[in-house]
Amino acid sequence: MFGLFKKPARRDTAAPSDISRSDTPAAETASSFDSAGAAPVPAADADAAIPAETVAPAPAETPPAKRSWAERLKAGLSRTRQQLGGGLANLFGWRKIDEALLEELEATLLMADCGVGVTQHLIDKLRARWKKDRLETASQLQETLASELLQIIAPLEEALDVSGHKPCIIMLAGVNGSGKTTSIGKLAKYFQTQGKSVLLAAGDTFRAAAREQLTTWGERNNVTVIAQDGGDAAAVIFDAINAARARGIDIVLADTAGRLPTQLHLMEEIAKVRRVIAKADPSGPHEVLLVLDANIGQNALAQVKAFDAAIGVTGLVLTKLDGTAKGGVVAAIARQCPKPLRFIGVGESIDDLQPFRAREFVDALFEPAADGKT
Ligand SMILES: Nc1nc2c(ncn2[C@@H]2O[C@H](COP(=O)(O)OP(=O)(O)O)[C@@H](O)[C@H]2O)c(=O)[nH]1
Ligand SMILES: [Mg+2]
Repeated sequence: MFGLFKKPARRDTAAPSDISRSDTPAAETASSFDSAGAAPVPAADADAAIPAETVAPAPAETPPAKRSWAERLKAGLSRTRQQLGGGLANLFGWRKIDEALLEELEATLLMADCGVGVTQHLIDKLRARWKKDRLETASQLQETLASELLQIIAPLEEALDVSGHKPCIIMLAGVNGSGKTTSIGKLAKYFQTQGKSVLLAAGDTFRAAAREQLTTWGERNNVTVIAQDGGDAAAVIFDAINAARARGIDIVLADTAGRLPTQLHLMEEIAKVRRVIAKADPSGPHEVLLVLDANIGQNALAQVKAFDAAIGVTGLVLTKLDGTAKGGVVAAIARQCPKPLRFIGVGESIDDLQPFRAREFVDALFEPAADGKT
């Protein structure tokens, strides 16, 4: 229908990490948790509360020569850019602005998952600018589109402050496959580069593979993973918090099993995980991150609302922006269910997750990539 969708998408993601086939045995721990599901019973002394663990023997593997984050962000957002910035500049550039062009642009913004409200707002702004400044060609609209988009998404930029608590307990939640475990692996590296010590809690107790996956990320980052053979997610995370406290660790990253908001018993289970964290540390959890796969587009909004109602989401991680042409979902979130967008992921390798910076995001959407391709 639109010329701008005809260009083949460029994929620049690094080779996927093979994280699901670890041979490393998961740690088996004794839990200090009452398996009946009542309040956890802390062990008599701190040492006893430290379960067995896997300490990473192997040094992290070094990724191949890396482009800068800005370059990877641009490469990751190339599909969305083709629709918004690149599409506008390259395909509409010569065209005179008229209502038909605005209509096509409206469709483009909807396809990029900006949502109806944001799209209408942007089109109104563009139309006003066109009339007021007597703009002629579509490419002249690009600057307005970029600055209006920036205004919409800028409020989501709120860095995660982990300095107020030790350990700072960060719990991750989301549907299956959204990128929780991978994001924990990347965050472990990120926080370590900030000079923080990190401990991982293998709170996805539903699948052994999930535990192994986290263990492998622990090895890659050379950090401790608290895991348990089966059992209760809340118990594992409770143990991990005690272990972190006993060792003076700065940050606990707690993984959880994926679940759909419609699976009410599982939503109740994760609400219980949250309550048990608060029993281990009354001030915690200090951050409840909802991990969203950007490919799901507008469905992200429903997930934010449902998880927020169940566990009080304090921040978002938006993954897989590299695989989608739907980066506009950031604007839809900003408009409809604003939560701090703490991190965005644009690939599978360990450095492909970084704090969200609105200006950088918009620049990556509208500036051509270093190789000149859109
Ligand atoms: N392309 C891409 N893949 C990602 C990203 N984040 C995670 N993945 C992949 O998504 C898949 C599911 O991730 P996983 O962390 O296991 O999801 P979980 O079920 O939420 O724990 C894995 O193959 C990851 O490598 C990202 O930002 N970009
Ligand atoms: Mg997982």
